[in-house]
Amino acid sequence: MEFTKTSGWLDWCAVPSKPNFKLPAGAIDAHCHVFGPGGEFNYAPERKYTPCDASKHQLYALREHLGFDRNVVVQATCHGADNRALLDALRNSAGKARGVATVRRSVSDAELQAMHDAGVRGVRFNFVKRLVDFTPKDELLEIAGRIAKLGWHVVIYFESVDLPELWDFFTSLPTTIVVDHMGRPDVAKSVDSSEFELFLTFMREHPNVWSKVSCPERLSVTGPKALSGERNAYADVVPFARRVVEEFPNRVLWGTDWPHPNLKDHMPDDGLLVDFIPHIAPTSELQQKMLVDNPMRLYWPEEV
Ligand code: 0GY
Repeated sequence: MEFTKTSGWLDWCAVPSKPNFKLPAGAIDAHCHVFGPGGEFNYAPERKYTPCDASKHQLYALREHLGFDRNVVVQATCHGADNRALLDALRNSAGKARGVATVRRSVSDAELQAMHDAGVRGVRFNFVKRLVDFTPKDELLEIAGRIAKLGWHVVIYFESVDLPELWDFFTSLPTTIVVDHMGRPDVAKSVDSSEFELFLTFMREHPNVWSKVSCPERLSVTGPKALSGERNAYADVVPFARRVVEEFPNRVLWGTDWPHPNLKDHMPDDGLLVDFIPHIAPTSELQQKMLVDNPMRLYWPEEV
């Protein structure tokens, strides 16, 4: 079937630079997506955007180019709860990709088991209103209870202003919880603002909560321009991500977010994004935890 991209949609960067930062051996890109290809895996009728295609082959080529060893592929909302493209990517990864799916209450135990066998280790609950329609909390709790039995975790995506309202629901979840992109802080505010402090408190009080310190390109106000000729793009996001990494070194993950859905101003150079890492995780010990040890514990525990 033919699809027309959402107007103004930016395609992913076809020629990313080589990062200066050398990733540690076994590094995992723990947040990325595949889109279609739409001709093979239709985009969901209920989607809020239509992306450009971004295939598993292109994702795995980027992994080699940047120097990652493995991927965690996260179901994107343009595929709804149709996980075929995700499962196809996992099954064709030679064991180098695991995944996070989106499911509805109607999913059968046999379908969950088939997803587990393909490499799914989590489900994503999305609360970003521009991306999804509302799902009742009792449905999400029911799903969380079922996937907990498989040893999976829940990935949550929300805007920072919505954390107070969602707090009780999040803290009632029975699994490990992984927050996408630090709960999307407003980086125009101070890193000491009450809003970001609430997020840190959320992590402090709940040892089952982890965070992806990803997506500077999505959170940044100053944008990709480098200061003083260095490869230090998205500098305004650094204090936020660094604070999370330094306080919770055993509960942070990092990912490229390739192919970067819904960016309207600029498309990041993925090589430059990798060069963001040493600014937020300045020691080799922190880098090893964030890029290798933590994602291995969550997604490949049998190898740890
Ligand atoms: C991200 C961010 C976004 C989109 C999605 O599944 C999605 O459509 O996650 C966004 O638009 O902020 O993590 O990819």
